[in-house]
Amino acid sequence: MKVLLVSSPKSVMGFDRVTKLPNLGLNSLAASLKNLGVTVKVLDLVLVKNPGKYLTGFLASFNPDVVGMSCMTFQYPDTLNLAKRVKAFNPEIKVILGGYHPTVDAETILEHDHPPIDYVIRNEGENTFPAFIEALKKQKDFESIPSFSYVDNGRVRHNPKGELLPLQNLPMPDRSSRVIKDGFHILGRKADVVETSRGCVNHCKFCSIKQMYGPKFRKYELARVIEDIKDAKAYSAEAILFSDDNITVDVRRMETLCHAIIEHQLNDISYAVQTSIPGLKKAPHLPELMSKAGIDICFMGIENSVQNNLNYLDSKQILTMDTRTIVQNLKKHGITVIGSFIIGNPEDTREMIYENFKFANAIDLDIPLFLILTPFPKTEVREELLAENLITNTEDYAAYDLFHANVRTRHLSVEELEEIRDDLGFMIFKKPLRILKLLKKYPGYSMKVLWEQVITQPQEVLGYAKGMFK
Ligand code: B12
Repeated sequence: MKVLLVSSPKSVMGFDRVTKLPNLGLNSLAASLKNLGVTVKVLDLVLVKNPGKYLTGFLASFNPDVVGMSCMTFQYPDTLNLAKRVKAFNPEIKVILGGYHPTVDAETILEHDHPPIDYVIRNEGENTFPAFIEALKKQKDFESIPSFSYVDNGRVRHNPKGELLPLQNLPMPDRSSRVIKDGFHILGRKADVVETSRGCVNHCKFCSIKQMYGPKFRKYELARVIEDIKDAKAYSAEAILFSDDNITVDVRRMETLCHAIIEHQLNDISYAVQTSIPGLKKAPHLPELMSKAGIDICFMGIENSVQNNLNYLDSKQILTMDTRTIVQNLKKHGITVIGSFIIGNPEDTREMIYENFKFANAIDLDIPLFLILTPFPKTEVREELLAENLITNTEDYAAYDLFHANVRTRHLSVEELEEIRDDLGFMIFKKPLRILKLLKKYPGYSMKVLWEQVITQPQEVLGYAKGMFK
């Protein structure tokens, strides 16, 4: 049997100019099929110019029996079109979906989009997917497969959710299964993804993590993490994103991980991490150690500078001026600090949103990101916003990318929210020092992106340049 695993080509906000990353989830699934005697290939379509055409061409050369597709919510409409292409190529090919969006919206997918979608796997797939392939091979029925959704005589069935997986039993991700091995990058450096844990202990009501992993935080043995880093380096990674949602949940462990990277001389490449302020607040010595381990990008979800909004979002952030100290400490050790804020909360006024901008400047973030509150399926925030009739787009998931406004606030319309978003995007460039620092840190790559911008969007670049010096 031949299995093709496909990750979505869709990217938002020019993310693909900043980074293109392999889909670690699919590499982990490929490894879980290893002992079943099936041939499995992983295709990262983010690396190809014309994904649809490329996919059809690859189907003709590989001729798979099963095509598995992974997607986030904003990527779903495009993934659906790719699934239609698979069925147009050969209606016998089984199409199965997994990942964040299928996990939170399996019902709608099979009620509305079957065919081309035949099956959905919810949550983690390393046990469920091999069980599905075995059942398919032996023509056994599917009712005993956990977290599996399918259509049986016209009726959509959702098998009960399976247990969270013991990470120590999971095989290392299979990077050899990648069809395209070159082209992954973070700011121009060859890149890969490694996970050291799964899950998050926080309860932010806008986040989809809970639907995937529940409120549990599970850790891999650090020896395995070191082996995984070595494997990624063997595939020529010069930069690694740790996909952990909050790698500072356990600061002691983070210290041990940094020491292990240094001891194994794996600090000759760079790392990007996602952290939280409460974690870093507990360990003021950590940034120096992180820098020694090669960590040079730190992403933190600050969420909001207005305490009422933080309470509304159930975010555990405690925002005081020592956030500035934490950011300064990271920057002092050469770490680029990206901080994201969520705007478009029900109580948000124009003034409250600009408060976040002032705060982002006051704590001197290298890159502030202003993302619009997005009512992802199955999140508490969706239920609450629906009840208050504050969601303006409930179904067109292509816009669920945190860039477009799918909500209004009690004081601002969708149009006003998007106008403010654009203005903030513009205002970020009003700090020439901020831009010059990034240009200095990533000279080659920044010039390449800038040049591409000048060629493709000269007016926009002119607008930013004028704005910078007004
Ligand atoms: C790494 C990451 C990124 C990276 C790269 C992602 C990429 N490869 O393109 C970067 C930083 C670029 C990124 C950006 C964004 N991200 Co992001 N990201 C993640 C993160 C932290 C890790 C994903 C990962 O590798 N997990 C580890 C692997 C092993 O797990 P997995 O992917 O879930 O796969 C497992 C299961 O889902 C399942 N599975 C997955 N696919 C399939 C397919 C089949 C066929 C089967 C059977 C099973 C299956 O089995 C796998 C193994 O168990 C997740 C949160 C998280 N921890 O998962 C958020 C997350 C996926 N991102 C999210 C979002 C919204 C975004 C942005 C849109 C945000 C923004 N606007 O800034 C952007 C869009 C980027 C773009 N492509 O344009 C949301 C998605 C929510 C949703 N409902 O869609 C998440 C869940 C974060 C959150 N807190 O809500 N992201």
